Amino acid sequence: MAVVVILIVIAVGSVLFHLLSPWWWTPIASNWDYIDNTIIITFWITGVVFVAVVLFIAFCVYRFRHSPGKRAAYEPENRILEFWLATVTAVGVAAMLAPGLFVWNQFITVPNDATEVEVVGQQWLWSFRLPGKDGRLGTSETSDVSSDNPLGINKRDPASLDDIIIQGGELHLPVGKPVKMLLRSLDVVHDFYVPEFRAKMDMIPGSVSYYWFIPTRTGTFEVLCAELCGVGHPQMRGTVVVDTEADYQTWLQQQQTFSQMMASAGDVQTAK
Ligand SMILES: [Cu+2]
Repeated sequence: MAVVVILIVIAVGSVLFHLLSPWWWTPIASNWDYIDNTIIITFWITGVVFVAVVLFIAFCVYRFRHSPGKRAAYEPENRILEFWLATVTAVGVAAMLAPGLFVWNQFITVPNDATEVEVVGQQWLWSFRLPGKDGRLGTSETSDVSSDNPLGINKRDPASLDDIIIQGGELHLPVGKPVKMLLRSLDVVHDFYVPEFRAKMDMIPGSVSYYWFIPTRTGTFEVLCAELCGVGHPQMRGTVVVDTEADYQTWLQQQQTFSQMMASAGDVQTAK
């Protein structure tokens, strides 16, 4: 009987923990509430199955407990039971997977008016690049990475020169405007993750991954690395500030361009 009580406590306790737990999502700050809905559907399906299975085990432990003279019946096949088990499982798994496919399709279908923002991860620092007045990001090459060009931006590409470089500082974004996040890594696999945006993706050295989102409220949000990337991984934090358009433009005017960065690096070398 103790086992039956423990199983019931596990089932009821798990449900109460989820309903009463203070550890829940941070308030959303992007357009991706579809992702929250997908997770809630998964919670409901897995929660109902978990409670049903645990309570069924508790019922069986009680109902078929040992008593003198009682023998189990051998029943190797039950086609009706197997049919229903397979059907219900298939429907449940499809219901969990299908919403994810729709979300994924939206997640990588970038609106035409999205502004490109590049995020560069390296052990253990976040850097950012925004297009300059030409509205385009210049190309980058791993072979161009050097101490005075740490992001490996292509100096021979005219579109690079007015790019805004933010090395290790805060990224600002205007509220209500779609942004395409281009994700690059200089060393190992990192993962750019702002929990309030409900969006994250691995950054693979040698390739550029991407997703898009719309920041839906102003505020300051913490960037985390969601991929174990070495001993400094827990300290790999950054900041994204979502501004009103006016505040964003004020901030943007104060940032240095790639050509200014190269010029100041040249000054330092000349001084040496
Ligand atoms: Cu990392």
